[in-house]
Amino acid sequence: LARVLRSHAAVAAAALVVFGSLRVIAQCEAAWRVFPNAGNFCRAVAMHDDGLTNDVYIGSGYAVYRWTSAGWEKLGADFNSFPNDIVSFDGSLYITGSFSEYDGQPLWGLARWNGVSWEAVGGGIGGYAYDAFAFEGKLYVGGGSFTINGTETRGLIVWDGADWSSAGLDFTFSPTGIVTALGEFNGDLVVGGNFYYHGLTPVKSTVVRRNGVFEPLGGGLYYPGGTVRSFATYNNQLYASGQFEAAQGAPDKHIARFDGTNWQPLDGGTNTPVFKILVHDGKLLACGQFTTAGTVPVLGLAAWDGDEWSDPGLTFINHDVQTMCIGPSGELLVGGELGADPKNDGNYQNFQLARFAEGKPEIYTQPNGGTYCNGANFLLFSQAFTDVASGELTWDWSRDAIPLEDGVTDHYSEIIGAHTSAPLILNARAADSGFYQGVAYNECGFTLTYVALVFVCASDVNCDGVSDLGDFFEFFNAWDVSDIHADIDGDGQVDLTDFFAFFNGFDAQC
Ligand SMILES: [Ca+2]
Ligand SMILES: [Ca+2]
Repeated sequence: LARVLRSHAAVAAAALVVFGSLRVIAQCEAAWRVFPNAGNFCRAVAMHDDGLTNDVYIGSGYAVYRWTSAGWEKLGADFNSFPNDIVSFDGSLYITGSFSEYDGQPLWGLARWNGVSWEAVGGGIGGYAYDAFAFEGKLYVGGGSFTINGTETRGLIVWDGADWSSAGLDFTFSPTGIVTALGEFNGDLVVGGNFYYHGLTPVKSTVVRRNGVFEPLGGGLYYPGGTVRSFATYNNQLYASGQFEAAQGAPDKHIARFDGTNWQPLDGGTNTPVFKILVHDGKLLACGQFTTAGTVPVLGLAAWDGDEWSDPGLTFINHDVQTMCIGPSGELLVGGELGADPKNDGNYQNFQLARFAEGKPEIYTQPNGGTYCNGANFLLFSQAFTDVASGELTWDWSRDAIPLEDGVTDHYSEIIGAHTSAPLILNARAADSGFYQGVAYNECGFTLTYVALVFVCASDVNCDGVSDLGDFFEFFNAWDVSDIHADIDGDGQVDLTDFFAFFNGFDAQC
């Protein structure tokens, strides 16, 4: 730990020296910052960690895109309609949508990214899907009519990683019922949409599943043609949003709070539907196309603190905020058809996704450490966000607080890309072990990456992950003929000191 802290302090101190000499003309204070060229009409945004990087994904137009250091990367081809929701489940990326084709081939409602293309899940679901929600190790998918395993089922289906099954909603008397919102409250699954009855019980579009049984939630949230769109838990209470009126007959619109018995209004609600709600920075945020929340004028985004509404200061003139998520650094991302921001003097078509943040770089992919064998190559892959208002990114890296530079090291490994987001170390030796850390700069400041611990095991000569007799033979045979692979200490020569370096590692069983 002491080494980590020393490393932090040294890099930070070096960064301050460099930064202090810059003339700061960039816009660096916290503000809405736009992702460039985010296609048209962003309806879904989510974070997903594919095991290598943790990235922002959007559904824009009829396709899905991933944000990278080089801009937006399209995942595969187009669907024949919009993605509705993006969900990370069990290490894979899933999307729902009102689509029936992908790249000209039949694919209904739900698709999983396999790294190359989008594919149907478990033989497909045979219908449109709206919300998808990972709960208790399973993926719940809400929609209207599904066909799974050759059988039609309505409303809500479950993927357990191997098979589809019905979640057991009874829409016998809601034959056109749909599920458009899923969530969790007090450990129970909550389900919303547009369905008047569950079985013979008038539930008015909201149910909770307790002990395996779906029950009404208070008096429900119903409006003919409307639907419940989103759930969130705030101050230990369940909130719901969508298009509805009359929570318990109160003149309240589009957002409500469940007090444990009944739905309660939020100071009159909003003047048009609320597409999504989530908790951020101690407040409940609601997005949509509305221009008032309670009596407060807003532009598509409003904040509720438990007592009253306030304006979070979104200034995009279209005020069409379709979706939100929490970004890689805990910041808020908003997507939609936002339109130009008069404060930002920007152009209309670029503004589909924005984040609220300071101007300094935000690191959204952290470098991974690891254990490597003698002679291995490793990459310290990372990514950061900057925007045009805060200047271009530059990078420095250090190992044990010593700056990395490109070229062959004094122990015969080689460093490539020491001033990029992803330095590559070739032909690693034991001396390349240590605490690595990057620092990303722009004109507003710098941000440190996490520290990545790298250990190069000198005695794993045959690179099978363990030090054992196989390494002994491999090393001795190479040493005997002065093969450079036996240069364990990396001094460029195969001699007696390599014997000691090999056996030191061998004894430590690295
Ligand atoms: Ca080995
Ligand atoms: Ca040597």
